[in-house]
Amino acid sequence: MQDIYPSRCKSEPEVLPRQEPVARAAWRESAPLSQAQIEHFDSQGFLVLEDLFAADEVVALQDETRQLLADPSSLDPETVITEPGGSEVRSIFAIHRQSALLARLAADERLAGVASFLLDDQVYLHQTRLNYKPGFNGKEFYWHSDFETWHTEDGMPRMRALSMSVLLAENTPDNGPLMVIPGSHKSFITCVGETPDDHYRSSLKKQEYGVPDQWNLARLAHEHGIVAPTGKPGTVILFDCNTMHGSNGNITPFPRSNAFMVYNAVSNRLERPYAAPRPRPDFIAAREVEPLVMQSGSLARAAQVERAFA
Ligand code: 6CS
Ligand code: FE
Repeated sequence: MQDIYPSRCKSEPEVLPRQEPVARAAWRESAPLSQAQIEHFDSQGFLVLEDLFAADEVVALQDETRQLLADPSSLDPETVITEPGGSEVRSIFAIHRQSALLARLAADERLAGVASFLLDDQVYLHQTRLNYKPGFNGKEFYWHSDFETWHTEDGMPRMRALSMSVLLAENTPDNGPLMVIPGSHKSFITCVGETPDDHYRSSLKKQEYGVPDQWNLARLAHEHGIVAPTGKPGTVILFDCNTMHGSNGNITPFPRSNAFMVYNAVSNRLERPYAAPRPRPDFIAAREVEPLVMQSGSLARAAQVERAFA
């Protein structure tokens, strides 16, 4: 497919227009979102959904993620990413393959059904991760567009993917919440600097390539402002694959943790990387397309059943 978003190939950054819609379906009676929510996502590039889950579901998710963090030895070691220069766990990738409950969360129609509606296609999981931003030592995630990485390093052809961050701890203004630049998803900021071999070995700790230039970041921030959605555990923050986002470090004693699911349209499956020596490993970017079968019902019940048969 022709590369309409060429990045990491020129000596100067460029601002290219987004050449495709954001919300790809119009409101209808059966839509899982209101007209206002669809419009907000389309124009702002993000949306916050509150109270999707019952209290006992949130507790079941917190228990599960606490156990995974407490005993990382049960996890595939290459999926466990530690903080730069430290041993604190920063992320656990491919979490839907290592936890039945988080696989069930990812397939829940309250999440996957919304993604499928907005992307107007069947969806599969491009990437999942648990993000922990430990108290005192949680480091930042510098500004970036996920799509810039998924396009150049994973070969994602079009902007037809979105992320959902399910908050598992209170995200406050102080403990390094996600920051987005509303409206930034409408233009593609190309990055300078060729992708190094095996870039993911460093980028998942601290991203150095695929980082937008300060002039364009400043321009976007001055034009659109910066929003840092906060919320109680169970809050869901959706954002478009090309929305500029980042998060500050966490020097408070209060950890910030979330479950992060990336839904890609089945019609947008990965091809060859557009600007990297070779594809990234499957635990970061799924190359097998397995359309999600929507699940419904209580996550707390699913956790109970899981424990009963474990
Ligand atoms: O490289 C990636 O795919 C991951 N890195 C960041 C900072 N956000 C998107 C994604 O989780
Ligand atoms: Fe990101």
